[in-house]
Amino acid sequence: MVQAVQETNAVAGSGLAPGARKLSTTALRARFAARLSHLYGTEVPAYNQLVQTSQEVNERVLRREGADAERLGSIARVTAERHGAIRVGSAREMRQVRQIFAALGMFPCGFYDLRDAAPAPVPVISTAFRPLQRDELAANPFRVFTSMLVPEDRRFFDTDLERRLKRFIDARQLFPPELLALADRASDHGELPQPEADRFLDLAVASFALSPEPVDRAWYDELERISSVASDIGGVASTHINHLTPRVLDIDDLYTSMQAQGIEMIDQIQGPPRWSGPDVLLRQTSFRALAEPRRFRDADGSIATGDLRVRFGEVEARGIALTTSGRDLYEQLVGEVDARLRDSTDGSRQTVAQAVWSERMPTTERDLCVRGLGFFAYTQTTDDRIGALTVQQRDDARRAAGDADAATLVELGLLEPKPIVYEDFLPRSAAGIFASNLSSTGGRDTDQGGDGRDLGWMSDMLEHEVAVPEQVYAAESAYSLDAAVAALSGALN
Ligand code: OOG
Ligand code: NI
Repeated sequence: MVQAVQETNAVAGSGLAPGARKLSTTALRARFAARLSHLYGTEVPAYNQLVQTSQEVNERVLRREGADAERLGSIARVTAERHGAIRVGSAREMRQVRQIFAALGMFPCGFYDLRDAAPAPVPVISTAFRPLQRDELAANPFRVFTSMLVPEDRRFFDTDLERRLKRFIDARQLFPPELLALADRASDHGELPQPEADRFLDLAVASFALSPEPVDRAWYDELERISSVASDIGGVASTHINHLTPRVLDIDDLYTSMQAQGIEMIDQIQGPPRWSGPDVLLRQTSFRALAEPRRFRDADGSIATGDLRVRFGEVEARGIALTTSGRDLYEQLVGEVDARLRDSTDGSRQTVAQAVWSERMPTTERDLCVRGLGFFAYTQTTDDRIGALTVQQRDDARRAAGDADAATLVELGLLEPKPIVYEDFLPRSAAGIFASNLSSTGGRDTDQGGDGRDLGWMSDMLEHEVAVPEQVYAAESAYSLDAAVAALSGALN
């Protein structure tokens, strides 16, 4: 859903005619997401088919489940919802990406290191740019998984290649200065007037289009022998959107619907299994990268047409955000599934995972909440509930309210927990998504250590704090709990 354009009258001194339109960063984000989606559909037609099928799946779920289908996001939000993935080569480029996304109300959140990832290591570290506030997410949740190459990592690149890669990347310009200046203006003022807003969007969208410039074949091939992510990033003088991912309410239905249309999907859905308990975190799947025609320049200077397979279609279903202990449990279950699959050839990952989850994961949302494993926002239930308490329960309730003890208040029926949806990514799934679409997993010297890169490093490099996902969810939960407890305490006394 494209956010309504904000109409504001010109303030004195803004230089705008009265009634001139301004677009807020929120409106810019919604428009950017819609325009990028349009562009990607013209470049990768299978993407349109995926979006179409996702919408059919969502309509089916809505018919089947009614209002329940919207528990984790309104149908308007889910229909517009996309995440993108981009890949850049250096700190300078990463900071420019930050400038552009700040103009869209998107900020870095989470740190992902894929250099050690199974099933295939990838020479990048990543963060996601996304809106952080609930109302901004509700208006348009567009997010972009953004990876940067680590040319210094000796496990992938020797010193000579590092030097040549850096020279190539430092010489290119992914984003024109006019775009960056408009971006700064939008983030400083929280909005852009017309026609600058249109100009900003034109330049921003164009920066992520696939370039028709010929690719230097020898250089590209040299990098591809190390990793096809390295060649995709450092082998060409421009960047492009790697994939755009719609959200579906039933990813198993989507998977079989795409297969029924003859699209070859990767062999599984990444993340939690399908099971009868609450949906948590994130489930993702994709179809194989498609061959796209690209022009190449050969050593003798001649230009030839060939193709490259780097861009693909991905789809995802989102569930409840897990607390740190919920996430620990999740990781334990992943480990348990891996162990059982190693020990026995009985059953697919899906059936083994279903069994493990049924044994160890809470089977209801309420249990997930009461055991402190999932993030929830709280509202007070009706005052009638208080009237129905015994004297003992009322004492317990007062104590629990004093301690902001959400679990006890939920058990007493005084607070209603509403799930907080997971807005981030999963490193293991990200690695799986990268790996399933690599044409070359490349060579890697496992004896050489990579140098220390973490969330703090990323924050320093970006000159902007990278948010910790669990802290963002915890703050939202605590904010709702404080308000609900304040209301409840008044009613209890
Ligand atoms: C990013 C892969 C990760 C996801 O959804 O986990 C990702 C990439 O291929 O650049 O997009
Ligand atoms: Ni993705």
